[in-house]
Amino acid sequence: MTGTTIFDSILKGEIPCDEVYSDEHCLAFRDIQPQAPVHILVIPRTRLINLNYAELEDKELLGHLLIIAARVAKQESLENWRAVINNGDKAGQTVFHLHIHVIGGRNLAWPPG
Ligand code: DGP
Repeated sequence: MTGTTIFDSILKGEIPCDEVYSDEHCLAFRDIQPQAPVHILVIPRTRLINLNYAELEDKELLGHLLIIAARVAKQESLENWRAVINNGDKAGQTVFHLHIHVIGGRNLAWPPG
């Protein structure tokens, strides 16, 4: 896997972020362009471009990210919230380092755009 993204710089502490959770596997921080009152990104410390590149060996990490997304939502007092993973540029992915958007704090329309 080649290239780095802005999230590598955030993980290294080279670019500041508004951190809400951190452990050995992942980091969660507030999105710089929030689409809702609560908008947090949960990212793995090891880079995976997106779910198109996920293998069975990634299942523990992916499960961990989902559990942490839910923990972060609870920490933010969200009972109704959405987890979003954009996979590919035509699906809205702009940073090619897997991330779960934790979005809440307002009514969320369905279907998404
Ligand atoms: P996506 O479009 O799914 O790839 O989401 C990428 C998100 O990352 C987007 O909502 C904006 C956010 N983002 C991009 N650069 C930065 C940054 O430097 N800091 C923070 N906190 N968020 C960023």
